[in-house]
Amino acid sequence: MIWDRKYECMEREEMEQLQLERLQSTLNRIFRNVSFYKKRFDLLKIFPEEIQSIKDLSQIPLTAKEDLRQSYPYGMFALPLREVVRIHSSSGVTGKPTVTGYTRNDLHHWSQLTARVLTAGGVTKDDVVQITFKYGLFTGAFGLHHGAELIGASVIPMSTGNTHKQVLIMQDYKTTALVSTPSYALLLSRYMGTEGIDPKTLSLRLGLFGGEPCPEPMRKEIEERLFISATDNYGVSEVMGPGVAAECEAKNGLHLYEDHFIPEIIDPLTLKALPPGAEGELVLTTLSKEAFPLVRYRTRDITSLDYSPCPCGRTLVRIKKVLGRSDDILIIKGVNVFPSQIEAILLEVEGVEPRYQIIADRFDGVDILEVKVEVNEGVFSDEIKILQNISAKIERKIREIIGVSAKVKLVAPESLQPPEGKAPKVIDRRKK
Ligand code: DLL
Repeated sequence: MIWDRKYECMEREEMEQLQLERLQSTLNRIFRNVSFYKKRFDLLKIFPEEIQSIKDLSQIPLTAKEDLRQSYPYGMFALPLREVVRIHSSSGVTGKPTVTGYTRNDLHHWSQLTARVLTAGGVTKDDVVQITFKYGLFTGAFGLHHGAELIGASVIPMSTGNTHKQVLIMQDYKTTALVSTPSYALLLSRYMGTEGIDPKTLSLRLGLFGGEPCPEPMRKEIEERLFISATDNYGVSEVMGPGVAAECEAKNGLHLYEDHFIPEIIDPLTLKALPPGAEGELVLTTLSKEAFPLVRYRTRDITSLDYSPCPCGRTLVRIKKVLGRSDDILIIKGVNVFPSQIEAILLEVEGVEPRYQIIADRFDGVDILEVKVEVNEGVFSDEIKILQNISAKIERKIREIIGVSAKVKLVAPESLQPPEGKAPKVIDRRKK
């Protein structure tokens, strides 16, 4: 099903015209109201009225997370606070948080966009939607909550944690759609396994996963364990939150909502634009946001654009599943280490969850790699010897497959999720 046929199935030419109009109005607004952009445009002699096509966008410099941090908290807002009705922010675990604001119109668009995400994933007004993202400054819960209400579904705002209660509510309230990170869905499914709860006795039929990568093997395992159909959805807090792109029933890439965002792919090293199909870093420009517009924002996420037709009927471009970030690549003693490699290893080891944190440090000039990994409920209370065997197994696999030595530290279930929302997957202390 399609929530908004007019925009999700628009002819390309018409879409590009709409994008250009919205882009010009966004550029005018930031030129007038955001000193960060005004200074940049003045310096480079860029005049918003000279941007006459989407292609001209490449003349405008990129915006990085660091720019937002330097404008902390409200420096990048394009409207006075009196027009802002909601504030969210990133957790700030890796530095100063970035703060985003929404006007009433922004919130209206946001709900529309997450309603598209949920509808694409199969949610209707007959569903009971359990949201297990943290309600708070993190955009995940509130974003999808309002979209689900707009559709008319019955929303259970569970928030994070307390797996036992999550399952209990799922059973008693007859939850049909689970909104979570894929790793939490996996944890839930494995918990049911150890507690002897048969997922077939639940009413669950859909999983809507986002906030972190969901590699195919992970999706497959969750679908098989929980007897559900799972779709992936993508978003970035600074850009909006959830509601930027989502899979449809074809599950072959995520449709990006081009009437609200212009995507570009750049080479993360040369910063040059790359053609459709080429893999590189996703850069997003917002087209409708009033309080916190962003132009050419570097997401750091690695993906590619696919303009080929989709059987679902949407004409929106698709981004390939995001499996990594350009800033997550760690070079340990000269070896490139990708978090997705560690994740693939963890998916194959019994007793642990693919919930982890990679910490790089340097002592006496030597790189040290530590990987914290959550064990699942089933083995948490097991003997030390069993836990030691598990960590030794992971260490061996990391050595054999990636070619670096790492110290693996097993931690309690659900302990890597900070109260604010998501934990960073990579912490590089060598940068300090
Ligand atoms: O994670 C917003 C969100 C919440 C999206 C809930 C979907 C569902 P941030 O905390 O700012 O915002 O994190 C954004 O998370 O740049 C990606 O690296 C990663 N990410 C988000 N969704 C996906 C996904 C929210 N579906 C960062 N696949 C992004 C892969 C994802 N990575």
